Amino acid sequence: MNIYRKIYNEIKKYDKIIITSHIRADGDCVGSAIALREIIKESFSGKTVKASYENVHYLKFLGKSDTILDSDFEDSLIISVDNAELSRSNDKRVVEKAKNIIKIDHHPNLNPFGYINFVEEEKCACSEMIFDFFLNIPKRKISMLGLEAIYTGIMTDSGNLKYPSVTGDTFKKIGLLYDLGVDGLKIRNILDEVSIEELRFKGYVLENMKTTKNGVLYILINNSIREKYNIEYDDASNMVNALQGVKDHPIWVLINEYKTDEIRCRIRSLNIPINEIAAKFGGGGHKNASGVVLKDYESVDRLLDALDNLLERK
Ligand SMILES: [Mn+2]
Repeated sequence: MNIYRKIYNEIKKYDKIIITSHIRADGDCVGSAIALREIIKESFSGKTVKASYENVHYLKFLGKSDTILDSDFEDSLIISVDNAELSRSNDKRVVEKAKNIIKIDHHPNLNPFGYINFVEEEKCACSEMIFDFFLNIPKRKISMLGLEAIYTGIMTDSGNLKYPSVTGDTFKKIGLLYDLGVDGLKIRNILDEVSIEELRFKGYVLENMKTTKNGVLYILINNSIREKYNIEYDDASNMVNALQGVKDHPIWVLINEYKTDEIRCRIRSLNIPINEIAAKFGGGGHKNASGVVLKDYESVDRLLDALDNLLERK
């Protein structure tokens, strides 16, 4: 039996289904959760299905998370989407409910916590896997909201179809979403919109970024800067992309002080793997996109030195 049929049969067995995602929500985990809810709602009759995720302002157009009551968990099937580690679930109650969990994810499967684990690391987005599920089940139906959620997940997790994980098949799926009526331009315009505060903050980042001897670009952000520019913590972190694509600067880092002893660094690179350095500093991630959390600025200096050495050897 193929995996789609297996999951389909499990959903059929339960009256109540709860879909959960990961903490610090992004477009893919929210998109996957909503899309799967819409598929189950439309294609299966008589199910109570709820999607749970953290509400983030730039995804407001997809609607707010459903409210999950304690009683909803009784005799329910939990489907976790886009989440590699059970401890990173957006709803901590699922940790006790682990026996009824199906895992659908595209991160390295170091913690196969589901009784069914559907994991495809090569997929650029979990939303792409949800779309595959939809395309492979009988009597399938989905709302326009579900299709828009899939589009949002794929676009946000692939850097607008620019990351190496994007394949011809990803483009075909985007084409199919258009054929099914998704207005991609409308959604991209919403996703690309910035506030005037974000634009001013971007100005700060570009004005104040520094470079190491061999060309690691970096910017330091702390609470007083975020307050001055009236910018949320996560929006500040996302500004790492502002340092991308600079000639002779293939590694760039955004250092965002969360607390004085919790300094979160986002490291990005072009063609130079940085995840081993990230791992040495207790972090991790993908080859060209990793993160570490450091305790003090001496460690930040050591991190920048280590990254700088990568460029020296080239
Ligand atoms: Mn994802």
